[in-house]
Amino acid sequence: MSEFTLVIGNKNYSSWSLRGWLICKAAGIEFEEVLIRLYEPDTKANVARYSPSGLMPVLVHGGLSIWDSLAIGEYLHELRPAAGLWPEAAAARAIARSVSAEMHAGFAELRREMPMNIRASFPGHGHTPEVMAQVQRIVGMWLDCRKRFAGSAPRDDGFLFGTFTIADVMYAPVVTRFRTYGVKLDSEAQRYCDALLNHAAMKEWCEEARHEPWLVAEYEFR
Ligand SMILES: N[C@@H](CCC(=O)N[C@@H](CS)C(=O)NCC(=O)O)C(=O)O
Repeated sequence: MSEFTLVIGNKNYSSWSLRGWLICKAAGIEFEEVLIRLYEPDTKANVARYSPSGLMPVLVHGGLSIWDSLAIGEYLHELRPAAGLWPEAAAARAIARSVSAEMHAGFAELRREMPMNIRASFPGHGHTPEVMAQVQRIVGMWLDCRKRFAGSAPRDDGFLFGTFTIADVMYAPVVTRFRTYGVKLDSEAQRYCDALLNHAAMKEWCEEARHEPWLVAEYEFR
């Protein structure tokens, strides 16, 4: 039995679960997965067994339940400092936390109009002026991070701060949304999306999402 348990929702639809799961993978911990299907009559009762907020992901470690993706990231960063979950340099780390917090607390229109649906393709759906303004802000932030920090990082693997960090994890669901909803990007931003989509753990999650049999009708825009 693993020391850690991660409680998540459907892999195809649960964007916050994807974040929690990628953080656990990046931290290099062994963990057991408990998947609770979203939008079922017993979802709330099942989640309540693990999560005081009623939301997933939840990381259970010993007697502790950590019920928020960023809090899971901070906890594992403290437990596994060598995993590099945040950039090493203080300035890079401060900006990585800023871009992560901006995602965690913002971009409501994008999240509402373009819900994560990894296996689907709905090009053009949700391209409202408000959403496209948020896309511009996100892409601007990505390019700024790459320009200021990736080159001076100990290694540049194509991610925002060179190596894969929590900041990339925060934008991983956004990258799948851009693919699902056919958001056109310039070549540099597309290269960043490709780096994320080709990350081994990301590929593993997306593959499993594609094979899930469950459909949530309100996120299938046909
Ligand atoms: N801020 C939270 C957001 C978590 C969240 O909204 N989770 C959704 C799934 S993506 C959820 O658990 N929904 C369950 C429900 O609404 O019953 C985090 O970062 O973990």
